[in-house]
Formats: sequence, structure tokens, C-alpha cells
Amino acid sequence: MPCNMTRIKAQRPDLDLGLGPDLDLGLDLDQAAKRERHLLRKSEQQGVVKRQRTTARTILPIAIERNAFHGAYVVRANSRHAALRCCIVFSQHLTASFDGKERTKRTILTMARMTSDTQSLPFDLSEEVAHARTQGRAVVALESTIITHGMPYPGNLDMAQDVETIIRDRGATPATIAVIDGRLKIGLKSSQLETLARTPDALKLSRADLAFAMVTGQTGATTVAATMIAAALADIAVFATGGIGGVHRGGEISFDISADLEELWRSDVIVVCAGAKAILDLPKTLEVLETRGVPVVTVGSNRFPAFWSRDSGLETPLRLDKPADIAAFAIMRKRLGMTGGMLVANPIPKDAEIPAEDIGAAIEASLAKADRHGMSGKAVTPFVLAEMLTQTDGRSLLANIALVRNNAALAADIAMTLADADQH
Ligand code: PSU
Ligand code: MN
Repeated sequence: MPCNMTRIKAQRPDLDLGLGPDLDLGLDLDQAAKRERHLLRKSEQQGVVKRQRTTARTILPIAIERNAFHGAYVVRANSRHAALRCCIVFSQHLTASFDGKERTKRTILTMARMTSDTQSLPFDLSEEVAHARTQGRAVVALESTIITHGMPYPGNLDMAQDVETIIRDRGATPATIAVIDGRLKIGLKSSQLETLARTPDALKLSRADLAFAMVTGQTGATTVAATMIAAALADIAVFATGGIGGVHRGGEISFDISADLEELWRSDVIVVCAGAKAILDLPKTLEVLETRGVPVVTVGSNRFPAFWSRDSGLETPLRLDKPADIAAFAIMRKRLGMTGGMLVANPIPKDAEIPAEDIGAAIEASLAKADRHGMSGKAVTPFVLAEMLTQTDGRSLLANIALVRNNAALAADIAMTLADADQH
């Protein structure tokens, strides 16, 4: 979106809007205007391709969203300069679409606060994601631990690429999240995705160590918990994964309870999964979610699914069958002022499932082996998943891929409905 300096000046009174002296946007308009003019001149001299590049880096990492889901306009910027662009475009947008002065005031104050808070956000939006934001398009977050610690190469890469394609085909934009060389990435370029899929020693990052990887400049994959944190930070409302972590069998003795559960009640993200893995203690997992007030909604079934199998033998706490109903549920929670995420359980497609009676022995054997090897902490889940692959002769992997694809499609549909609701 090229910027016209004359218009900036003309628009400046809109930023005041009779709000009085308490509003200090803290922006050096003249300085930013000079820089903007310089960039535009430079990019014009360098031709169209270069111009796009400049645009993407300097202007696109901003987003102005009329975000009903978050109850207010949200302004994102990765620099002071971009923040200024935000304010300008935003003010044009405001005059076009709003007349309620109170709302306008609140919005501008929020904007001003965010402008100073977000001078340098510690994450990078991929060009694709940044572009989607400026267009108000739906974005779906994807985790990366499933790539580095959940499946072997090259199946993991195929899965990761497929899932992104499925999301794009449904009109939404995928944002695979990971930390690369200390930078939190919201959306990966295909070359980055490929490199990550081939990095078996990437860290497995959860709430405890996300920031650690960033300050030590390391590369790591985000679990459900860390992906939720990143998605919430980047205002991505929907996230697709395979299965969440939960209370492990024997958790009452080992105290092994995934940080995913804690995050589900903390971060405002809708997590679409195929239930929790049957290697866990599912009744206890549901109890924790119930205690923490996390809605658990199964799609199209009265039974909570168990990842590889459609039926865990447990009743689902809640059931909704349509993406639009799930979106409406999330919006109503927001309107009631509720924070925290929700879990959408999407049973694996029938033709891909491994019935519970077929997989039970493999689970027992894998858990016993983890025990014999004295596995603990974050190593448990990757170990058991890898062991399941051997125990089922690769069948668990095929099922895993099928269910992630299925979840990506549903997440995209939910995100599209939410984005649509935001436009109205
Ligand atoms: N489900 C999969 N494969 C995985 C995981 C889940 O099919 O690799 C990962 C997710 O990233 C999840 C993590 O957040 O395992 C949970 O690990 P833990 O149990 O250590 O919290
Ligand atoms: Mn654990």
C-alpha cells in the first residue's frame, strides 16, 4: 500500500478527533514521513520486484484488524515506523467506517498504547502471513514439535507441507510456528520448513523454554503450549495440531502432566486436535480441563476421540457439529469477557482410524519400554510416539498424518468463519 505524504498530513487531524492533550501517540511524524518518502523513492528506482520486497519488509508487517473477536481494533507493527503507517491507514479506515466517538476514542487509545508497546515485537511474520493480515484474511497457526519430534523425515516434511496446502485451499493462510536461530517465526518460508524438518536435534519448546531458546539464539520447535503462546501474541485465533499433551498414565505418581493443559486455560486460542493420545490417561486429562474451565467440544460425535481411534470410550463434555457453531461459541465466550482457550476435538476420519482394540497392545509395549529406559520430562512423549511407529509397523504414522490433515481443514473453516464475523 503506497503511502502519500500529502494525505498523511491531511489525515493527521483525524488522529486528534477531539481527544484532548492526554493522547500522546509519541510519534515523530516528520521523521517518519521523511523515511517513508525515501523508501518509496528508492523502491521506485529499483523497479517492481525490489519495490515489493521493500513493501513487504517495511509496510506489510503491520495489520489493522477490525477484530470483533478481540473486542477492539488491534494494531500490530514491528517498528516505530510501521506503527506510524498503522496509525495513518487506521485513521483513514476509522473515518470511513465509524462514527461512535466513544468507541473511536477507546480504539485510538488502544492503538497508541500498542504503538509504544510494539516498537519491536520479538517475532517475525512471514510475508504470506503479514500479507494475509493486511487483507483481514483468516490465519491458522500450526505447531512444529509434531514435525521435529512427532514424525521421522521425510514423512514429517510431507505432512507439514500438505497441511499448509490444505489450509490455503480452503481460503485461509497457514502460519507454522517455530524458533529459528533465536527468532520466533510466525509462518515459515518453504526453505525454513524444510530445514526444520531435517533438524532432529531442534529443541522441543514449551512455556518454560520458549524465551530461553530466543535469548540463546537456538532453533526449536514449539509444542501445543508454546504455539498457543505465540499464536495469542500474533493474534491468531485458531490453531491446528494432531493431539494435545495431557495427564500421563500414572501421572498421580510421576506428576507428568503436559504444560499443554495449563496453556489451554491461559491463552486465548482455539486448538483443533483429534483428542488426546491414547498413551495418556484420558479421564484424568478431561478432569483437568474441566477443573480449569476449558471447553472441550467434539465435532460430530458424542464421544471424545482418542487420537488414532474415533472413540475413547468417554462421553464428550460438549458437542457441536459445524465450524460456524464453534466460531459462535468462541465469540460468545469473548463477549462474556472470558479468557482462555478451547479445545476442539475432531475425530480421525473413519477410513484412517486404528480401532482402540487394535492399538492397545502397541500402547502398552511402548509405555513399558519408556519406563524401562527411565524416560522422564519432555523426552517421554517423543519416545513413546517413535516407539508406537515401530510397534504398529508405520500404521500409527499414517493415521497421524490423516488426522492432522483433517484438523487443518476444520481449523481453516473455523478461522474463515471468525474472519468473516470480524468483517461485519
Ligand atoms: N501429538 C502428536 N505428535 C507430537 C505431539 C503431539 O501427534 O509430537 C507433541 C505436541 O507438540 C504436544 C507435545 O504439545 O507433543 C506434548 O508433549 P508433552 O507431553 O511433553 O507435554
Ligand atoms: Mn510431560
